[in-house]
Amino acid sequence: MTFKEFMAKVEAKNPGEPEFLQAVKSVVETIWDAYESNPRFVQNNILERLVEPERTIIFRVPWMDDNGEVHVNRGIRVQYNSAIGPYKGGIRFHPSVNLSTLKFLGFEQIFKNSLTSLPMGGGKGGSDFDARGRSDAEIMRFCQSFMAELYRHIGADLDVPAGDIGVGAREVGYMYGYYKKLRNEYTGVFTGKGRTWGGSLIRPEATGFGVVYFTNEMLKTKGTDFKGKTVALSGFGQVAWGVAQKVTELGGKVVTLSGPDGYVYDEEGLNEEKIAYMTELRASNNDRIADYADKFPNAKFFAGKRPWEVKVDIAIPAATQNELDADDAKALLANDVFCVCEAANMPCTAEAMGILLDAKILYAPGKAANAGGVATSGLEMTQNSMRLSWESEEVDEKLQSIMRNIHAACLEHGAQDDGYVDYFKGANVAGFIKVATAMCDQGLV
Ligand code: 2IT
Repeated sequence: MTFKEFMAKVEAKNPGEPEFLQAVKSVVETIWDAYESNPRFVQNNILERLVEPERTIIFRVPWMDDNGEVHVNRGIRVQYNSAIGPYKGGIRFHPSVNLSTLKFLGFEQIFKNSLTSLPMGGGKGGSDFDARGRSDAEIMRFCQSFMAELYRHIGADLDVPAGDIGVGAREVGYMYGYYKKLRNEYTGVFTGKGRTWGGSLIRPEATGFGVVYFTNEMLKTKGTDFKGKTVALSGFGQVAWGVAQKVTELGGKVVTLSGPDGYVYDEEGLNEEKIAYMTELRASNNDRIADYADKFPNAKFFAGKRPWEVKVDIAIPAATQNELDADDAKALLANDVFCVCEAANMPCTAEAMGILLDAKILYAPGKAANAGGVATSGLEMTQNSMRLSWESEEVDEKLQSIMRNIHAACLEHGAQDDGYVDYFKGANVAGFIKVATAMCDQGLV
């Protein structure tokens, strides 16, 4: 089978799923040689098996709002691949959630989790629930209804969800509490838990910190670091918050944040007070970054625009998928941005990614750079199993070491003849080989 024939088959089988097909195409393109050159992988038809989720659960989530009105959302959990460990991956609550989004995220998660070197398979779940303007009581009722079905499909050794967009410590708490009540057991079935009830220190910061540790490794290959560098950052959620903290600590200057309403440019750069305000913004449930410019009048708000037009050294997209397109990539290059590190999952469109790779600047995909989040979830699972809790220094040290190892794996599998490192290819090949080998070892299941 050729790559083209393979893709035609996947497209015919998964119509109307553009994000999923985008993720599959870009990954399989880069691992095709590693696949074809291994007779065992081909003999076991690993690629066709890999793109088909082991199991997908789709369910109704009915809930009542504060006025007594009944609403119905759709809940989904994609249990994608369990070759190297229990299914592991976040839960996303956002109106854009559908089967295509969750399949792309679950597919990416297989490779990401493999890269962490911890025993975690790939999964993802969520709902098209819109939390904007909802009260705390409404959010609790929704989480409980969601869990009233999902609880029978997950477990500490089976499938361990966590947060993602729209799901933070509050939502994890409501879902975990309900799971515990229904199952009558206290196990590490969720990660991202509150620190007094089984959560790991550093987990909230881990995705963002990991992105910055990874970027730092990339910068080192060019003999430089964050000191004095300006950074365009998008989003203002938990991931962007962690990135902002660590970049600032390392002497860089974060000058932008963004939301669905536009972006803010703060020439002075973020500081402790402004970073703390990001948490307040997130808790407000209204998804507006314009509020930042009201609070800090030196910042300028640009309605309906994205931060990739600002002249900076480094760009870190940390909002959502396909938030950086071909025109944005060209704008970044025109401004001499020399490093783009993905903190979100698949924030660059396929076209944008091609442009950045062709320009041979430092470019890293989310599945490598943002793997520190799920890696620290893996560390939370370990602590839960041992029934103890590590100090933050210990977790942070392990996180740094994991990010260095992922970077090394990307170099090993992504170095080109001319010396350029294709981190996208490196991450895909490194993540793939381990999972594919495990699948071969375990027979036709
Ligand atoms: O995209 C991701 O890696 C996450 N949302 C975190 C998943 C996890 O299980 O911690």
